[in-house]
Amino acid sequence: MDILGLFLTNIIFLTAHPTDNFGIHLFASLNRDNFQIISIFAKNIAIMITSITFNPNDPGRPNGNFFALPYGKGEGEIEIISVPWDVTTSYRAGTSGGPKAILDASVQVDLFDSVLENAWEIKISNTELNLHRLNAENRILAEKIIKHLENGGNAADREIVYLRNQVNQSSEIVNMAVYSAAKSIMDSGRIAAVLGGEHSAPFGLIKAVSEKYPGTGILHIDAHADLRRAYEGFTYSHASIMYNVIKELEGISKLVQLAVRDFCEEEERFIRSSEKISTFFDSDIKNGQYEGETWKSQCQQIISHLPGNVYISFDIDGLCPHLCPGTGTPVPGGLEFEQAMYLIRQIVFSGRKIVGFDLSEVSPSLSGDWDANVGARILFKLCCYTKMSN
Ligand SMILES: [Mn+2]
Repeated sequence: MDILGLFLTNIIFLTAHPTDNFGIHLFASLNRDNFQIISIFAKNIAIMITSITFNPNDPGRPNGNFFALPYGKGEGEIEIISVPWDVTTSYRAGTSGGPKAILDASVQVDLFDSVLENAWEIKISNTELNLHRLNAENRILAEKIIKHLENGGNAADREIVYLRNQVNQSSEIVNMAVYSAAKSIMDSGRIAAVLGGEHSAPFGLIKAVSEKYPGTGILHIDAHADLRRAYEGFTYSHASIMYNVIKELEGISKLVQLAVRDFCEEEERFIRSSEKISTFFDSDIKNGQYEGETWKSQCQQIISHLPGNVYISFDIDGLCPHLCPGTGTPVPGGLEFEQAMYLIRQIVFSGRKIVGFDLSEVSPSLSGDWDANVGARILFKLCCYTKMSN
């Protein structure tokens, strides 16, 4: 009897004889070659029982999972890859603590959404990449380089070149780790997301998405354009992610940027020279609103630049700084929480499909749990709207 057949037989038996000891029936149908079947069966039963006993109206009890949901690693329809990495952060570090802070804060989030019925039924699980040591070691190297440059040192100095190569190699290791985690999640028919960490963290996920869904467009919410070429010499810098995406990932057809308000001349030139990039600067959005344009009509304009498959790259500093005071590089201006959620819902209502997302640059460092509190709510909404669109 194959695994599926055995599983179904037992489910049917369990349904028909809910008070019987189905374990006896199970063991009667197994021989000693079937231990793998037992473990798969037990796991599926465990998921079934925890799903049945889970009450979304109870206060969340911390259990090591996002939103205190009962799904372990590998069990979610959406699997969040936690990437505690903040090596190239230029202004202040701390985003490597983002995944843990958001996980802690997520227990308090009420699992309700006004447009997604039974939002609490979403199966969300977590894969955490064990990068703490690699991050700590490389952060020390990166700080040496950044200090050297800030003090007017030469970027071509031998020691600096050596250290920079080390950091760049480690960034590639992180990219590979995220890529292979994302690929295995997507190969099993589930949706992968990345929770940073700094904004370089999702590169491997975007690569996996671009291969599985060629032609995907990115909605990029950020205070920064992230189009710098090897910022401070770091090839995979947080400030370079979209440059690398455009240069390296052919499967990405479009980059639609929103809330951008801090950028350099080189980036502005890059935006103008690339047909793939449409940037809705924060000042243009606000000017339009001061002169009577509605957010609804602006959203329609933004969405019209996106193809059918959409990846959302959400840097929390795209929001107003009062929603993310601890983030690495806060900038005045930006979107309100509901404004961003309205846009993402409109993307779903337009019939487009969200094929993956990341949430980056949430840092718990300065203001207690407020940043993580906002981050956890964005994460839940991103999961809801992704599920709705699939
Ligand atoms: Mn960014």
